[in-house]
Amino acid sequence: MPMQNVRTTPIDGQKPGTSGLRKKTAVFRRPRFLENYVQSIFDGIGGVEGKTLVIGGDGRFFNDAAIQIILRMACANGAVKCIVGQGGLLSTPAASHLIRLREADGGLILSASHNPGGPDADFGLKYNGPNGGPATEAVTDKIFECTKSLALYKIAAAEDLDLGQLGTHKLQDMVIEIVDPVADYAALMETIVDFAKIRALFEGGFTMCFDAMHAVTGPYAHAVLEDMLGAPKGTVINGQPSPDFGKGHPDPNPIWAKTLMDKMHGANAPDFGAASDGDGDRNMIVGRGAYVTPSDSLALLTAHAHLAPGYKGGLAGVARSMPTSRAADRVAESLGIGCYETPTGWKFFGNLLDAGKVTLCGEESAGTGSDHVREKDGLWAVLLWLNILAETGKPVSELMADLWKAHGRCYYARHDYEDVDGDKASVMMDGLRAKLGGLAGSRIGALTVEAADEFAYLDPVDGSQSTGQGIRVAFEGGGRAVFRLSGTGTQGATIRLYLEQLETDPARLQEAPETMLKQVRAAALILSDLVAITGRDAPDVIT
Ligand code: VG1
Ligand code: CO
Repeated sequence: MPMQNVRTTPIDGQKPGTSGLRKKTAVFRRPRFLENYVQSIFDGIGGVEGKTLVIGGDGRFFNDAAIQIILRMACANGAVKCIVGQGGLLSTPAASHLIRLREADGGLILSASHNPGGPDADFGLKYNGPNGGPATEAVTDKIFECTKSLALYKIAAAEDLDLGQLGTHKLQDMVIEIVDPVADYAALMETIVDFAKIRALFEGGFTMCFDAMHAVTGPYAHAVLEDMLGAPKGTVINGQPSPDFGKGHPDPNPIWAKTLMDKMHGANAPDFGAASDGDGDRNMIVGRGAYVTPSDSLALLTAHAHLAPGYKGGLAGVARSMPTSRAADRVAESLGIGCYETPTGWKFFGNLLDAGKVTLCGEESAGTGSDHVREKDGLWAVLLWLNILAETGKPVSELMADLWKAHGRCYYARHDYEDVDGDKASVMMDGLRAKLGGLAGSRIGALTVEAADEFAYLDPVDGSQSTGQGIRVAFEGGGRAVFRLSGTGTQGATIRLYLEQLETDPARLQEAPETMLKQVRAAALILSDLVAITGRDAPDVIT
């Protein structure tokens, strides 16, 4: 048998973060690095003998070469079948759907999501379980344990397979089925939103710009928006996936999707704009002259989802990550449905979705999803928005104004301080942690602290606990500041400072967010001593 057991030794730093393992591409390409991690995944999930896996990625540099290695390793480890997206492509939500549709045992998704791609940029790999969702913390802990004691990996000796050839192939005893990455996903979308209604919207002259940011959503958006829904050709821009995302940063926010933002705020702006990230699970929504924060988007979708056929019976509940604004909570309360607060990262939504406790989930980082898959889903969010726009006939700006009038407005911003010295970031977080106990009631700048703690989560479904999930400080009058360190960066530490201010005065619902967040920001900086400790007087990115 042309199988090989290769001796290896553990490699440091293979601890999965918020969403799988993310490293510089050059690190992933080091000898044994990928192989060690893949073998640790296989060992950590109890082996893959007799199992079926879904494999695909966002098309970034090293995607195809890594898939060839993973296929040979799956074969040597006894997997019976791998289902691979043609050309090695699968968006994260499409991979999640495929795992569920084919009742596969799990999947490997190759992506560093919103991080740039290329030989000098980032690469990533994550494992999703049989429910189609990111591995839970219990599973990622096991995988990490395996990385620390690994002594050998198994790999088959075989030629590279042509990933472009649809159909069934064989790698020794293992079947490899190469599938159209778009078809099943597009069919799923048709069962959730009203395609006829959206088609009629475009026929009526409604205009849209979808920026795929040279990433994996391009083929999906071309197929669904232009081919199936009749949006004019050219509606989708940057729709060809490229290994370095056109040298861009495939993160759909006002900074990195600036071309789209300028277009939406310029003369002759389209009615609706949207963008998605490297692996297609994030979305940015922008109306003509009206950017919608992801937190507000979750609230808006919660309020109107029943207008789409997939949710016409109403929602079971909604969940948001802790740093996400509390706008969705206010809508959920008025609808009388449950609302859950989870740690950052989609892996925490899986149990709530599986248990039927929630239908919609969202994160401030431009992720929204529902129980149709177990990942956030960029294009799905855009389609649900289109369905709502078609049903209500109102422009984005008016829908938002109505939402704020009914529930108040949660002004919101996230300030990122990137590539901060790791020790300094820890000093700042430790300092905050030490202060928490005595903060309630104290005056910081112009505000008074109402409550302060370090967020810990008790999963209501399986009882698992996750501690150290971010420091949150609530102020009297509806302000809140949250501090946490990113778990997806590949260089130094990234401090995320999340700022929020509720406003219910009808006369103050159209203010500039910077103005409304000034006091919370000032208090957060005093409390954390961020500037003095890190030497940074301004954030690198504000979204
Ligand atoms: C970031 C976001 C988080 C998101 C994660 C993965 O994590 O804040 O909300 O779930 O990225 O998104 P962190 O730890 O850097 O803050 V993606 O689109 O990379 O799969
Ligand atoms: Co992503």
